[in-house]
Amino acid sequence: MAEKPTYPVQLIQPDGRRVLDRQHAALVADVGPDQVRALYEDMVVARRIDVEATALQRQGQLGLWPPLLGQEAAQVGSARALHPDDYVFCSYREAAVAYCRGVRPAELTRLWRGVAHYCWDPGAVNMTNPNIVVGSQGLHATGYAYAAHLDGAEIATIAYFGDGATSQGDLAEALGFAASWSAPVVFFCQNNQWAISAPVRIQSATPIARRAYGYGMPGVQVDGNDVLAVLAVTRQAVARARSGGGPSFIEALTYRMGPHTTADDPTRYRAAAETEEWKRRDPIDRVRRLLEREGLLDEDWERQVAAHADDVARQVRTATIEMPDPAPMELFDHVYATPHPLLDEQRREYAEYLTGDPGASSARPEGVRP
Ligand SMILES: Cc1ncc(C[n+]2csc(CCOP(=O)(O)OP(=O)(O)O)c2C)c(N)n1
Ligand SMILES: [Mg+2]
Repeated sequence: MAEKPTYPVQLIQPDGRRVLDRQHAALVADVGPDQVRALYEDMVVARRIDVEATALQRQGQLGLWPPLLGQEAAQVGSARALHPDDYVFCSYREAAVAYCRGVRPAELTRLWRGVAHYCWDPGAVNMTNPNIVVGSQGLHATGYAYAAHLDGAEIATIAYFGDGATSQGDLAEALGFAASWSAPVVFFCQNNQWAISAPVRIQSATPIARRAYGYGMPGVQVDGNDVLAVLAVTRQAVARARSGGGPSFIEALTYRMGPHTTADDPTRYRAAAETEEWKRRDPIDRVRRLLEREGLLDEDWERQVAAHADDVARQVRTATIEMPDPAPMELFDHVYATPHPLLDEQRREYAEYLTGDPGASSARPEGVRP
């Protein structure tokens, strides 16, 4: 059977020209010159944060960093479609989303420095902390969305995940539940073409967005390097969720231009030519070309944007380096909400070890194996 081709929604071509797509352009009709410039600035700042955090890891100030380089439009375009009372469930790569939600630059690296199990206060920005368990946030988002609906809250919940996550059982369960129960959740897949060293072709035999229909929800594929197109389709999905229309699925086609994390070397598994090809579709360059074509770029403003980005990066750097190490005994805090005898025993033993009590370190509570 011949398959109907899937065309990603696009509003800006890689050379900066607008695409004539009245249906989707109408969703961003209110986005004038100032708003396009603001989206551009968000993306420049996001990239600057990412470059700084990567440098901090290379300098030994962070244990790990998962770069978002290349995914700025997918993250900024979708995050700017949200209201403050909407709720975001993310993976580990959404620093640009966090920045747009209002997370302070000084909070972005805390977990990655290894000084706490969290980065920010989720309740303050309606966004969860970085989550390493691939695909699990689909379930969390669906549960939250469904509960919000039962409470009568007219909000949308959005789950960010990658192409690799679509192969996880957790996500299949979330999609099935959300569709059957009409949970007001937006599934936002950043298809960055890779899941560490596994290419997307081994995750799905069909465009990922099309799988949404099998679950019973609309799926749209969007050019994830086109900030206006991402804004448009996310606004549509979020409005549908808020108005009781149920879940939607967005597949944003983008590219992870850097390594999976700072612990990865992508030259071992992917061709340089592929990365070069995607560089030509750089999401920031694209908006810059649009602004240039439409006479909205001036040097003074560009200098201001760069200075703002440098200032944010400085805040990230200073805060990271100044983060105090936690006291060793804090390791045992927040493991359980209520007292736990085995943990209490371990706490006692570790305290003895730290104070140098001989023999204390080798004593093992009953039932604990090395
Ligand atoms: C449940 C689970 N399985 C495996 C891993 C190891 N792991 C970490 S990231 C990753 C790849 C995820 O790829 P994708 O969903 O495409 O997201 P991306 O990293 O590309 O943003 C894997 C397999 C994990 N963290 N959690
Ligand atoms: Mg991926």
